[in-house]
Amino acid sequence: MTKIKRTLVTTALPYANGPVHIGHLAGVYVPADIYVRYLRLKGEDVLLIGGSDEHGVPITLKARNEGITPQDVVDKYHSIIKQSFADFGISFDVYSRTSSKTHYETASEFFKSLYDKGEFLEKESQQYYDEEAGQFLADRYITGTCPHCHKDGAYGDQCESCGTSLNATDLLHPRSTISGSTPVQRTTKHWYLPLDKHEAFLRQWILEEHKEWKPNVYGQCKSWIDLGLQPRAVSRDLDWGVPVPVEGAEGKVLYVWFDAPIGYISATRELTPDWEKYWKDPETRLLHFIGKDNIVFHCIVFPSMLKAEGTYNLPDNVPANEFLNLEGDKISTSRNWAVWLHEYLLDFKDKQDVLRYVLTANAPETKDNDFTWKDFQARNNNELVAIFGNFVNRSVVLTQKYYNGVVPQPDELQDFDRETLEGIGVFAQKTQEALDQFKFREAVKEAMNLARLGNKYLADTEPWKLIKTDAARVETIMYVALQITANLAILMEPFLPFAAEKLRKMLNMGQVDWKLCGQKQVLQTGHSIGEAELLFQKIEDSEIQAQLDKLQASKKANEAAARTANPAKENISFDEFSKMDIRTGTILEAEKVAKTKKLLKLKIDTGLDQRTVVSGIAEFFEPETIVGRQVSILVNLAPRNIKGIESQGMILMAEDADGRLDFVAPQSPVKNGSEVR
Ligand code: B3M
Ligand code: ZN
Repeated sequence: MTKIKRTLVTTALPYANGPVHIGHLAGVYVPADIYVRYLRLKGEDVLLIGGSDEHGVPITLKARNEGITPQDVVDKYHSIIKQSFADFGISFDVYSRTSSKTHYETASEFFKSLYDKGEFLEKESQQYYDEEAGQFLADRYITGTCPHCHKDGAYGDQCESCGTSLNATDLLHPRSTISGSTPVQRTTKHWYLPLDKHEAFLRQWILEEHKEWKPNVYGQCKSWIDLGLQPRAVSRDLDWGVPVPVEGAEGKVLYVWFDAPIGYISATRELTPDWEKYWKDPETRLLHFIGKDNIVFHCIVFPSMLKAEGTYNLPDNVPANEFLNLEGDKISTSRNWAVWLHEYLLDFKDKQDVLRYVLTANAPETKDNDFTWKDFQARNNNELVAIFGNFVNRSVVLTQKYYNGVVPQPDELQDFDRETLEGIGVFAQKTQEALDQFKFREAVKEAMNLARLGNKYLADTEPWKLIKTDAARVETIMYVALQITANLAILMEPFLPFAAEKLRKMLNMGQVDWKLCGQKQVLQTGHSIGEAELLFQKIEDSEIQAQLDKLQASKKANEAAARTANPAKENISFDEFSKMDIRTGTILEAEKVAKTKKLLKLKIDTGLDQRTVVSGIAEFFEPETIVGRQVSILVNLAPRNIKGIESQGMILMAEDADGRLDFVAPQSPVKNGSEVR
């Protein structure tokens, strides 16, 4: 077994086509940062690698939609993302980007080395080509009718309505999203990584040699391998990306998922001339921190590339997290259903640690998990403020008050003191063991248990009462409390770097070392500490309500957008339309339907008869204001029982972008029963 001398930690490169949100932090960046801070505290040689993923069709689509270049898009979001990570203390040794010169060189060289070794298959295939725009069309540039659900607006790779994954050639009535014209099929050549050729290696390397990987990761790899691996395209007909460095490949670029992982290597090259020590020396351990949607690329595709190239290490572990949901719904950039990091800091200034803490305590480590603002508030108020902050504040304030900030000489230790001091080592050890297994939820819980131990110790011994009668006893108590406090300043550093730094300053601790962690004596008698400063503040209900209101507004905007953005329904024939019998009518009576917010019971004179109709318009119209109004009514709709009332027909209403309803009715009074057609 090779002795590991250093660790290289990579983090998924976020696409530079939007800001980052709490799902990114929870899934990838906070766990990676915790782990790297922990290794640094232990004095280990470790690098944390990050960067922006700046290629791929979504970026070119966004550029096209905004009338700017892909470079403009990635320049904007690369800096926003980089700033957000810095603001949250994600302590990258380098945060690079895949539009960098070094990356283009590194990715080209990598492709060329595989190409020259004959590692790729070359295949011609039929691809849609837009003759007006003069370019081949990637899947997302082709839209049409889904052959399964017959809804329009399906893309070349997937139908958004029924979710079916498609091949572009499956689409009915395909159209180019660039020029709107009907694309033609043209022959194009691409290079493929024959994953099937690497199946035996992957089966051995993962399924036999890495049974220790997290079950969610190991399981996904196993099902991919068992399903049978197919050759995977590593090039695309696009004008944005790393050009394919082969004769006759004009207009072709490396597929984004081929070049992006190589971005880890290029970033390391930018960081240190020793980069090969971190990528090729067997005494280096390689870890990839990613979200579950990237497992196949980091456990199957990239390792096959590295293996084929032949000089690189393979990842030792890929501790991928599952997804974080928000208030019970999937986080979504397009639906603005997210807590954006840059916005969080505007609303919760200097509260990065609170979010780091909550996202760690609630991390989706083995299954998807839900972030709620109520839980965020509860963990801040009941744990960070009431336990950790309260204990530390008491320790420092009482030391200042009784001893002018000087660590006292303990008197005779009692059993309770000895047990409590023993507890320091217990929780430090448990925290370390959890960290070593990438179990960050468990690790932060054990670290917080040390704060609980301290809080309970002071609450049980009540030095503020004893000080009048047994000063010697209080010296012991405060001495013990300060050792716990100092341990927290070390133990919490990986999780809550901002609070830990503040605490170390309060205690005049200078640089810390993990070796001190768990020790019964970290602060010597006679050491002077500083003034108390609150580490955490209570979060009020109003602050939480403001966040919930923000999400509610997003929801409403999405609903409105969905209404307006709804593409026209499938065409119908005139015969189909003429089956509907729509008449003008007049509302004779109107009343609210009991126990409902939206329903009115109407009596309508249809010119043919008088009938009851239940209509969902109560939020927009008071019953007494609509009696006498003319309406259009679909009279041959099969009767339906709504809340116990038989509704015979449907009033036609127009619903605008904001969801407001109004009647569809003749401009001036016409005879009831007049046919609408
Ligand atoms: N750009 C981000 C994602 O799938 C993708 C990761 C690349 S890591 C090399 O969310
Ligand atoms: Zn469909």
